Amino acid sequence: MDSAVTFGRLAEEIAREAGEMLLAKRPARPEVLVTKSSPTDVVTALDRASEELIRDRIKAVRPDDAILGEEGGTTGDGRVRWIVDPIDGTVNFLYGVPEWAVSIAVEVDGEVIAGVVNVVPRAEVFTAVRGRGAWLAGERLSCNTGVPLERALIATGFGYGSGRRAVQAEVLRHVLPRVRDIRRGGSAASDLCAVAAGRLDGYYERGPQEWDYAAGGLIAAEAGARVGGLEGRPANPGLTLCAAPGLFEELHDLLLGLAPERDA
Ligand code: LIP
Repeated sequence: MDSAVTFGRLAEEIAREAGEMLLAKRPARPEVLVTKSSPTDVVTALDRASEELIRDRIKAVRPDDAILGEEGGTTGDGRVRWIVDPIDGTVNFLYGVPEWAVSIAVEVDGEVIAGVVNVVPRAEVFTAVRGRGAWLAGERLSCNTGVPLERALIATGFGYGSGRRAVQAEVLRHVLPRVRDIRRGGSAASDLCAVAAGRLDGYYERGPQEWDYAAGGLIAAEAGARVGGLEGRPANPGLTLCAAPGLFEELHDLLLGLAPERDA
């Protein structure tokens, strides 16, 4: 069997197990364990427990692989690298907003070849293997096409620092009058899957990290969307955007003129 498919299956199995653990153990009101970049950038005990479970499962079968996890950083240095967000949408998780996900991508020699995003509260497991499409519940996904910017439903997200947010608000002030509407779901991984499923037309955000967009980015790309950064760069923490070809360029050009990669 194609090794990308094998990696995809393993990633899916692990993301499902982490999701089950999180659902079983999530207290009515999870507590914040520590904060990171700002007082609103939180980590709960279950972020850590989820990452530990995922790391243990990967290491049990792939002991030599590298793992990048949101909470634990990078371990190992193999040509295969697992990119893990144990809970994407931690603030939603904290408040009981049903929009958070376990995200796992597998990268080989620098290319993401398989990705899974388990949007746990909705029991939706999005998967993709490079070259084999994006899937949800046995249905192949395809993003919306032919949507002009003024009719596009666009998701975005905000960072945790106030200086960054001030610029994000300023950029949004110029984007909002130009599009159908804006959504702020609170999980970049889930937003990218929503583009794949045609529930959104596009997504852009300054500041998402690899663990936020690696799996969802492959899922959106396999559903026909373009995923990238500004001026031909790949998706990156400076800016990541995603939409069907055509809308991608319109959104790109609008954003480029707004210098969204600056912070106050
Ligand atoms: C979050 C993202 C969200 C983004 C936040 C943050 P976390 O990830 O998925 O969409 O706007 O800035 O990065 O912190 O919940 O894993």
